Amino acid sequence: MKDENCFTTVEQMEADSAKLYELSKASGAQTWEDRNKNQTPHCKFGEEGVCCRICSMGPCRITPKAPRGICGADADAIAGRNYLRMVAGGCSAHSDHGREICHTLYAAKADGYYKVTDTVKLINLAKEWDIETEGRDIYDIAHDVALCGLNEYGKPFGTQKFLKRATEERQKTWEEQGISPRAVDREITTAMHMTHMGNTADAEALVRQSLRTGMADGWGGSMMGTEFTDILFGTPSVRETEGGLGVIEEDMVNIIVHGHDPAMSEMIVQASEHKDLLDLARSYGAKGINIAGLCCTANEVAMRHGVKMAGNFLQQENAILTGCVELIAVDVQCIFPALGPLSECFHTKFITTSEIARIPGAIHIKMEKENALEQGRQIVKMAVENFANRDKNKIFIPKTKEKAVVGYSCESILKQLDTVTNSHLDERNTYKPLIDCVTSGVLRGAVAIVGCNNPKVRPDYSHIEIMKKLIKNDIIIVASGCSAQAAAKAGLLSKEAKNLCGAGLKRVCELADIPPVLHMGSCVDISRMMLLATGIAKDWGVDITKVPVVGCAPEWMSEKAVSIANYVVSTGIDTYLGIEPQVKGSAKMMQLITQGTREITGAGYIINKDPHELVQAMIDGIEAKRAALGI
Ligand code: BF8
Ligand code: SF4
Repeated sequence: MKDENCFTTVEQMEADSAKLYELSKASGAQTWEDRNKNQTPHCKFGEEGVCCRICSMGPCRITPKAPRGICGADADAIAGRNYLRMVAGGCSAHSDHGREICHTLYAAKADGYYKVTDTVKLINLAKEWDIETEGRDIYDIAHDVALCGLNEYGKPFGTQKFLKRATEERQKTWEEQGISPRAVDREITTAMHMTHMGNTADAEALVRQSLRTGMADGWGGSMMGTEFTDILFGTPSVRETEGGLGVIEEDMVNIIVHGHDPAMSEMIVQASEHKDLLDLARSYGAKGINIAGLCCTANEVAMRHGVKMAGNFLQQENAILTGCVELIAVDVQCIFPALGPLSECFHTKFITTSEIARIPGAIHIKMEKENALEQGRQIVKMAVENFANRDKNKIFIPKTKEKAVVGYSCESILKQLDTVTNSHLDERNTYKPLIDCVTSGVLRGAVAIVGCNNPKVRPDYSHIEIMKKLIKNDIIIVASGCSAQAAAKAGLLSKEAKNLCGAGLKRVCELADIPPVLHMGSCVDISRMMLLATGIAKDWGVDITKVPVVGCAPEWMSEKAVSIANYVVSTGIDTYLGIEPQVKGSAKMMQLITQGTREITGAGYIINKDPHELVQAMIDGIEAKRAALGI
């Protein structure tokens, strides 16, 4: 039996990184550690959100002596505008990704490289959107669904179609509070318009638009991203893989896929299985072709193909430092521009594939839908031909890796729950077995842990410490994004992790044959978590705000994370943050995001930089919700 001392610790991961940095100095490599030192301490005005450079009379910075900018904007207006602009940035990134996937579905053909894989999901969505399905060709339906989805980004009237999936209570709250999102582009544009010089200076109005813009992401663009990706590439199902830098193989051609939109990585994965390319790899002396992922692209291909996960955000440079990565291909978001100069210190080829992410030092191969598989083959061939160029003196692959079970879409979770309820037919395809565990106290509740890692705290430490404490306290976890990969690296996605759980959760893991941390996918897949929470609330018959479920982003860094936090709070779920939003220079904004939103949506942020205090606050929060329900 694997006991507590056999799981990979943060200390081991840090020792691996330290060794990689030390060895790579001779190659002239620089990493985020070096640059972080140069950037610390950070500008206090920026950190507190009270620097405004929205017009060229500024920049204006708020101090006790200068409490207003030239136009008269105060700290509340400036911090509020900066905050809303972060949400708009995050919503646009997720939603443009979602839109691109709609275009991919629109381009899908029976004899094309992109095909419909999950026809059931397509038909269900067509019916949900009142699109005719009877007797029609599947691709005609797919194109109509894609068009309808694309229309959600720019339609002149109405609100997001997916809002109807929410509980009656949520829909009513959103409507009454005026935060039901209209077209995705409209909300982003409104956010940019409101924050233009000479517009909204009222912090509460800015926070309300932050909620609405976040909703356009979570219940709009991101949800479409998830649905359309499932239709194209398959709804994730449970499968085994591995996580950690040790998944890079010295005797194989290693290709890293990195970013978010799986349209590129799917083609690379397919091409890597082509016999002629495998033969070519062997002819160069490699045993085969090894694809490994970074960031959310890793999550996408792990969930659908079991592709191994090399690591998360702050590990992207480490992969190259192993000296064994022939090629790193990136699509969009969370890609360090540092990969350009860094890959030049090694034999690694750095390939960009999207017009959204052009980076100096990269070879740019713009992915075209009609040509995608040929381009995937071209990229794989380039990697294979680069195998011989490795410098043997620069090779060091840390051995650290852990087993991981991934692929817990809502559909997989429901299926897994069915395995424990075969005698209760009325409980099939519902969350009732899970709810029974929570009401009886076998499980205390659930936490969705999401988001990035961040040098402002000890990277990965908060994720892992928080998860370990929660599972010890019989709280089940769903994870996504870089948080899920932190869990993978620490072995928390393996079934053996049940040995780290309290007695109740351990029993549930054994009965349902699941790990205590369920990998739900990438960051756009946090929309799956919203549907999971909605499903639980509906099957339970209580408001979502009352269910003992909370969200947590212990090490978040990106604008996308701020957008996510806004839709999670809008959905009625308290959100625990380990990094402070950059609004501290405005007491009013701090009050609004921690308390004020509770009047609007019934939920808010709880912020604490100490992971141990943060996790205790979460446990207390869950217990308080239980007490209020009388369970
Ligand atoms: O979208 S968790 S570092 S990879 S932003 Fe980026 Fe953050 Fe990772 Fe995925 Ni999400
Ligand atoms: Fe300064 Fe106002 Fe211009 Fe901002 S909008 S830079 S506070 S003058």
